[in-house]
Amino acid sequence: MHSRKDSLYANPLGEITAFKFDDSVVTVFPDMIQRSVPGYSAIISAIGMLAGRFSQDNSVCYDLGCSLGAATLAMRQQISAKHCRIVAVDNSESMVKRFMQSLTADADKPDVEIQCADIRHIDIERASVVVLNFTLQFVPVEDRHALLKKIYAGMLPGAVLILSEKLAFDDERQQALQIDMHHHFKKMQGYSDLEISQKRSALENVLLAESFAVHQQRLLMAGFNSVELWFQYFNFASMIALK
Ligand code: GEK
Repeated sequence: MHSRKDSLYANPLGEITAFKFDDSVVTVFPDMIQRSVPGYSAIISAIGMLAGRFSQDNSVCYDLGCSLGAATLAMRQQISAKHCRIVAVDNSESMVKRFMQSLTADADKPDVEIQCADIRHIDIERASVVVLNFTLQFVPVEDRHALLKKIYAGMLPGAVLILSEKLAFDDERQQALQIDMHHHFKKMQGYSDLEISQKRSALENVLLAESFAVHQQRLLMAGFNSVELWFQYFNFASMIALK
Protein backbone atom coordinates (compact mmCIF):
# COMPACT_ATOMS: atom_id res chain seq x y z
CA MET A 1 0.00 0.00 0.00
CA HIS A 2 1.46 3.38 -0.95
CA SER A 3 0.99 6.49 1.12
CA ARG A 4 2.34 9.94 1.68
CA LYS A 5 5.49 10.29 3.73
CA ASP A 6 4.84 10.78 7.44
CA SER A 7 5.96 14.27 8.49
CA LEU A 8 3.21 14.90 11.11
CA TYR A 9 5.74 15.67 13.86
CA ALA A 10 8.47 17.23 11.70
CA ASN A 11 7.83 20.84 12.77
CA PRO A 12 7.87 22.12 16.36
CA LEU A 13 4.35 21.91 17.80
CA GLY A 14 3.41 24.42 20.50
CA GLU A 15 1.26 21.93 22.28
CA ILE A 16 1.47 18.18 21.72
CA THR A 17 -1.97 16.64 21.90
CA ALA A 18 -2.67 12.96 22.58
CA PHE A 19 -2.19 10.74 19.51
CA LYS A 20 -5.41 9.92 17.62
CA PHE A 21 -6.08 7.73 14.57
CA ASP A 22 -7.67 10.59 12.60
CA ASP A 23 -7.67 11.65 8.93
CA SER A 24 -4.18 13.18 9.12
CA VAL A 25 -2.75 9.89 10.47
CA VAL A 26 -4.67 7.78 7.95
CA THR A 27 -3.11 9.71 5.04
CA VAL A 28 0.41 8.73 6.10
CA PHE A 29 -0.32 5.52 8.03
CA PRO A 30 1.37 2.85 5.87
CA ASP A 31 4.58 4.92 5.76
CA MET A 32 4.35 5.74 9.48
CA ILE A 33 3.93 2.17 10.71
CA GLN A 34 6.54 0.80 8.33
CA ARG A 35 9.17 3.31 9.51
CA SER A 36 8.18 3.15 13.20
CA VAL A 37 7.67 -0.54 13.96
CA PRO A 38 10.80 -2.65 13.47
CA GLY A 39 9.89 -5.88 11.69
CA TYR A 40 6.38 -4.75 10.67
CA SER A 41 6.52 -6.26 7.15
CA ALA A 42 7.92 -9.55 8.43
CA ILE A 43 5.09 -9.77 10.98
CA ILE A 44 2.42 -9.00 8.37
CA SER A 45 3.66 -11.71 6.06
CA ALA A 46 3.89 -14.23 8.93
CA ILE A 47 0.29 -13.42 9.89
CA GLY A 48 -0.67 -14.43 6.35
CA MET A 49 1.23 -17.71 6.66
CA LEU A 50 -0.27 -18.49 10.08
CA ALA A 51 -3.78 -17.74 8.80
CA GLY A 52 -3.15 -20.16 5.93
CA ARG A 53 -2.23 -22.84 8.43
CA PHE A 54 -4.83 -22.25 11.15
CA SER A 55 -7.95 -21.16 9.25
CA GLN A 56 -10.65 -23.83 9.41
CA ASP A 57 -13.64 -24.56 7.18
CA ASN A 58 -16.82 -22.75 8.33
CA SER A 59 -14.94 -20.37 10.61
CA VAL A 60 -14.15 -16.68 10.97
CA CYS A 61 -10.74 -14.96 10.99
CA TYR A 62 -10.70 -11.69 12.93
CA ASP A 63 -8.37 -8.72 12.40
CA LEU A 64 -8.96 -6.59 15.50
CA GLY A 65 -7.70 -3.01 15.19
CA CYS A 66 -7.31 -3.56 11.45
CA SER A 67 -6.33 0.04 10.51
CA LEU A 68 -6.02 -0.01 6.69
CA GLY A 69 -6.19 -3.79 6.54
CA ALA A 70 -2.59 -4.89 6.00
CA ALA A 71 -3.05 -8.05 8.10
CA THR A 72 -6.50 -8.72 6.58
CA LEU A 73 -5.06 -8.59 3.06
CA ALA A 74 -2.15 -10.87 4.01
CA MET A 75 -4.63 -13.38 5.50
CA ARG A 76 -6.92 -13.14 2.50
CA GLN A 77 -4.07 -14.20 0.20
CA GLN A 78 -3.27 -17.33 2.20
CA ILE A 79 -6.62 -18.71 3.39
CA SER A 80 -7.85 -21.68 1.42
CA ALA A 81 -10.36 -23.05 3.97
CA LYS A 82 -13.96 -23.31 2.71
CA HIS A 83 -16.69 -20.98 3.94
CA CYS A 84 -14.12 -19.01 5.90
CA ARG A 85 -14.57 -15.24 6.06
CA ILE A 86 -12.58 -12.38 7.54
CA VAL A 87 -14.04 -9.81 9.92
CA ALA A 88 -11.89 -6.68 10.22
CA VAL A 89 -12.72 -4.23 13.02
CA ASP A 90 -11.46 -0.76 13.93
CA ASN A 91 -13.02 2.04 15.97
CA SER A 92 -11.40 4.82 13.94
CA GLU A 93 -13.95 6.03 11.38
CA SER A 94 -11.14 7.51 9.29
CA MET A 95 -9.33 4.16 9.09
CA VAL A 96 -12.47 2.17 8.31
CA LYS A 97 -13.60 4.60 5.62
CA ARG A 98 -10.24 4.47 3.85
CA PHE A 99 -9.99 0.68 4.15
CA MET A 100 -13.50 0.28 2.69
CA GLN A 101 -12.56 2.51 -0.26
CA SER A 102 -9.43 0.50 -1.01
CA LEU A 103 -10.86 -3.02 -0.64
CA THR A 104 -11.44 -4.66 -4.01
CA ALA A 105 -13.83 -7.52 -4.68
CA ASP A 106 -12.26 -10.91 -5.32
CA ALA A 107 -14.64 -13.81 -5.84
CA ASP A 108 -11.85 -16.39 -5.40
CA LYS A 109 -10.81 -15.11 -1.98
CA PRO A 110 -12.55 -15.10 1.40
CA ASP A 111 -15.17 -12.40 1.98
CA VAL A 112 -14.03 -9.47 4.06
CA GLU A 113 -16.49 -7.66 6.32
CA ILE A 114 -15.23 -4.35 7.69
CA GLN A 115 -16.84 -3.05 10.88
CA CYS A 116 -16.41 0.29 12.61
CA ALA A 117 -16.66 -0.74 16.27
CA ASP A 118 -14.83 -0.92 19.56
CA ILE A 119 -13.30 -4.40 19.83
CA ARG A 120 -14.32 -4.46 23.51
CA HIS A 121 -17.97 -4.53 22.43
CA ILE A 122 -18.13 -6.93 19.47
CA ASP A 123 -19.11 -10.61 19.43
CA ILE A 124 -16.43 -13.16 18.60
CA GLU A 125 -17.82 -16.39 17.20
CA ARG A 126 -16.37 -19.50 15.56
CA ALA A 127 -12.94 -17.91 15.33
CA SER A 128 -10.09 -19.99 13.93
CA VAL A 129 -7.62 -17.08 13.70
CA VAL A 130 -7.62 -13.87 15.74
CA VAL A 131 -5.11 -11.10 15.07
CA LEU A 132 -4.35 -8.26 17.47
CA ASN A 133 -1.47 -6.64 15.58
CA PHE A 134 -0.32 -3.70 17.73
CA THR A 135 -3.87 -3.01 18.94
CA LEU A 136 -4.11 -4.29 22.54
CA GLN A 137 -1.50 -1.69 23.55
CA PHE A 138 -4.14 1.01 22.90
CA VAL A 139 -6.86 -0.69 24.98
CA PRO A 140 -7.03 0.52 28.62
CA VAL A 141 -5.00 -1.89 30.77
CA GLU A 142 -7.97 -2.67 33.03
CA ASP A 143 -10.03 -3.87 30.02
CA ARG A 144 -7.41 -6.20 28.55
CA HIS A 145 -8.20 -9.33 30.56
CA ALA A 146 -11.96 -9.24 29.81
CA LEU A 147 -11.24 -8.69 26.10
CA LEU A 148 -8.86 -11.66 25.93
CA LYS A 149 -11.32 -13.87 27.84
CA LYS A 150 -14.07 -12.97 25.37
CA ILE A 151 -11.75 -13.72 22.44
CA TYR A 152 -10.74 -17.06 23.96
CA ALA A 153 -14.39 -18.01 24.54
CA GLY A 154 -15.22 -17.27 20.87
CA MET A 155 -12.36 -19.35 19.49
CA LEU A 156 -12.71 -22.89 18.13
CA PRO A 157 -10.54 -25.70 19.54
CA GLY A 158 -7.14 -25.53 17.83
CA ALA A 159 -7.50 -21.83 16.99
CA VAL A 160 -4.67 -19.29 17.20
CA LEU A 161 -4.34 -15.75 18.54
CA ILE A 162 -1.49 -13.67 17.15
CA LEU A 163 -0.72 -10.80 19.53
CA SER A 164 1.87 -8.21 18.52
CA GLU A 165 2.82 -5.50 21.00
CA LYS A 166 5.39 -2.90 21.89
CA LEU A 167 7.05 -4.36 25.00
CA ALA A 168 8.27 -2.87 28.26
CA PHE A 169 11.05 -4.41 30.36
CA ASP A 170 11.27 -4.72 34.14
CA ASP A 171 15.03 -4.24 34.17
CA GLU A 172 15.83 -0.51 33.96
CA ARG A 173 18.97 -0.88 31.88
CA GLN A 174 17.23 -3.20 29.45
CA GLN A 175 14.28 -0.78 29.18
CA ALA A 176 16.58 2.19 28.49
CA LEU A 177 18.62 0.21 25.96
CA GLN A 178 15.64 -1.13 23.99
CA ILE A 179 13.97 2.29 23.80
CA ASP A 180 17.25 3.80 22.67
CA MET A 181 17.70 1.15 19.98
CA HIS A 182 14.15 1.76 18.78
CA HIS A 183 14.91 5.46 18.46
CA HIS A 184 18.09 4.55 16.60
CA PHE A 185 15.95 2.43 14.25
CA LYS A 186 13.62 5.41 13.66
CA LYS A 187 16.58 7.71 12.92
CA MET A 188 17.82 5.22 10.37
CA GLN A 189 14.34 5.36 8.81
CA GLY A 190 14.77 9.12 8.35
CA TYR A 191 12.94 10.50 11.40
CA SER A 192 14.61 13.49 13.13
CA ASP A 193 15.22 13.76 16.88
CA LEU A 194 12.37 16.31 17.05
CA GLU A 195 9.95 13.97 15.26
CA ILE A 196 10.92 11.09 17.54
CA SER A 197 10.51 13.09 20.74
CA GLN A 198 7.24 14.81 19.75
CA LYS A 199 5.72 11.47 18.69
CA ARG A 200 6.86 9.93 21.95
CA SER A 201 5.05 12.67 23.92
CA ALA A 202 1.89 12.24 21.83
CA LEU A 203 1.83 8.49 22.59
CA GLU A 204 2.39 8.89 26.33
CA ASN A 205 -0.67 7.57 28.21
CA VAL A 206 -2.16 6.43 24.86
CA LEU A 207 0.10 3.45 24.08
CA LEU A 208 0.61 1.49 27.30
CA ALA A 209 3.31 -1.17 26.88
CA GLU A 210 3.65 -4.16 29.20
CA SER A 211 6.29 -6.89 29.56
CA PHE A 212 6.16 -10.26 27.82
CA ALA A 213 5.76 -11.92 31.25
CA VAL A 214 2.62 -9.85 31.93
CA HIS A 215 1.13 -10.66 28.52
CA GLN A 216 1.95 -14.34 28.83
CA GLN A 217 0.45 -14.57 32.32
CA ARG A 218 -2.74 -12.74 31.28
CA LEU A 219 -3.20 -14.95 28.21
CA LEU A 220 -2.79 -18.10 30.32
CA MET A 221 -5.28 -16.70 32.85
CA ALA A 222 -7.72 -16.06 29.98
CA GLY A 223 -7.56 -19.80 29.22
CA PHE A 224 -4.93 -20.16 26.48
CA ASN A 225 -2.92 -23.41 26.67
CA SER A 226 0.40 -22.17 25.42
CA VAL A 227 1.87 -18.71 24.81
CA GLU A 228 5.22 -18.13 23.14
CA LEU A 229 7.11 -15.30 21.46
CA TRP A 230 7.74 -16.07 17.83
CA PHE A 231 9.26 -12.67 16.86
CA GLN A 232 11.11 -9.85 18.56
CA TYR A 233 13.04 -6.87 17.18
CA PHE A 234 14.12 -4.61 20.08
CA ASN A 235 10.98 -3.62 22.03
CA PHE A 236 8.52 -4.85 19.37
CA ALA A 237 7.32 -8.41 19.62
CA SER A 238 4.73 -10.86 18.40
CA MET A 239 3.29 -13.80 20.32
CA ILE A 240 1.38 -16.92 19.38
CA ALA A 241 -1.28 -18.08 21.85
CA LEU A 242 -2.90 -21.47 21.24
CA LYS A 243 -6.33 -22.61 22.38
C1 GEK B 1 -1.89 -3.33 11.06
N1 GEK B 1 -3.31 -3.90 12.94
O1 GEK B 1 -1.53 -2.56 10.15
N2 GEK B 1 -11.39 -0.93 19.14
C2 GEK B 1 -11.11 -1.00 17.82
N3 GEK B 1 -9.96 -0.52 17.27
C3 GEK B 1 -9.08 0.05 18.11
C4 GEK B 1 -9.30 0.16 19.49
C5 GEK B 1 -10.51 -0.37 20.01
N4 GEK B 1 -10.79 -0.32 21.32
N5 GEK B 1 -8.23 0.79 20.06
C6 GEK B 1 -7.37 1.07 19.05
N6 GEK B 1 -7.87 0.64 17.87
C7 GEK B 1 -2.80 -2.81 12.12
C8 GEK B 1 -2.10 -1.75 12.93
S1 GEK B 1 -2.60 0.31 14.70
C9 GEK B 1 -1.08 0.20 15.49
C10 GEK B 1 -2.85 -1.37 14.17
C11 GEK B 1 -0.30 1.48 15.54
C12 GEK B 1 -7.25 0.72 16.53
C13 GEK B 1 -6.80 2.11 16.13
O2 GEK B 1 -7.87 2.89 15.61
C14 GEK B 1 -5.72 1.78 15.10
O3 GEK B 1 -6.22 1.75 13.79
C15 GEK B 1 -5.22 0.40 15.51
O4 GEK B 1 -6.08 -0.05 16.56
C16 GEK B 1 -3.79 0.37 16.00
O5 GEK B 1 -1.53 -4.53 11.11
O6 GEK B 1 -0.63 2.46 14.88
O7 GEK B 1 0.76 1.45 16.27
